[in-house]
Amino acid sequence: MNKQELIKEIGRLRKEKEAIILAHNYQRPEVQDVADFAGDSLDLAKKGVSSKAKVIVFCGVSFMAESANILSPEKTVLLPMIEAGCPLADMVTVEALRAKRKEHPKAAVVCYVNSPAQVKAESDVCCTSSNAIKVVNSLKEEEVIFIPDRQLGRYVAEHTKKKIHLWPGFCATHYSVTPEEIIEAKEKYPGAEVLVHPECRLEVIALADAALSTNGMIEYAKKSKSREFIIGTEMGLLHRLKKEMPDKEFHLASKKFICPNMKLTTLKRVAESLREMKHIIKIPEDIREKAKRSLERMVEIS
Ligand code: CIZ
Repeated sequence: MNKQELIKEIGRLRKEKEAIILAHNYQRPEVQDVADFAGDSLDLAKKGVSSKAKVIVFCGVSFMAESANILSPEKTVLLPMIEAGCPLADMVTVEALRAKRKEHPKAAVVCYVNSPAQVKAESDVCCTSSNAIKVVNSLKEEEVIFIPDRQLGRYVAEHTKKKIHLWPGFCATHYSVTPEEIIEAKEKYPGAEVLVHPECRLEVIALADAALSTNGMIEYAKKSKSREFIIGTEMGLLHRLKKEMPDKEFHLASKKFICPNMKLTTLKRVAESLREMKHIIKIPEDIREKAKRSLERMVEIS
């Protein structure tokens, strides 16, 4: 099937199965375009909750589809590519977290949404990159174990008086980009504002005008008077930025900003997922309930 035929087939199957298609901001442009909504992981999970659809096709990586199931257990959640995992999320396990809690018994555990459902269930509260500082500062505990992203944890530590116990996790895509590459991009586009993701190294964040989540970058660019931006996050976001702001210019800060897992989902796989109803993501009920509490607590705070 060619691209047009696949788009038609997805449209037909979407109706037949009463499905909603959600695409993360890091997905391929054609996958974002065929989706009902593009957004960040939490935003999309909430779109799933408010939708009347029976099936959610989550074009993203596994922890995102898990969050959709955590918040919408009555719907069938499909992840088109079961191989689409998140190496950062896999850098924390329940066993390792329990051991860390024993080391720091007075600390609250704040868990970035990029984490497995079992780990969310073991945590006190979740956070996203846009609300991490607010969540940490709202806690009554003076000590926090921040999992699993060390860079985001370091960024939070710079904006709180609380003692942050860091975890040795990292996003290989964001971590690979160096301050030298940002300096080079700034030299190439001297009039541009620099927006980077807080999963980047602190030395990279120090060179930026703002550190923001993907949805945060979209909002910022819309409000800003600047016409040109250097973007320091996965390249998929540029599609949305250019589509929603055709009068502004966006440059990727480094060619290294590409996540191989996010690029696994193709139109062919989306069609296949709907046709064959695969791969169903379902979290065991006891874990789902506990993970939901950590996510709900975050929503209450933020
Ligand atoms: O939470 C998300 O969706 C991720 C992975 C990044 C972001 O900033 O939106």
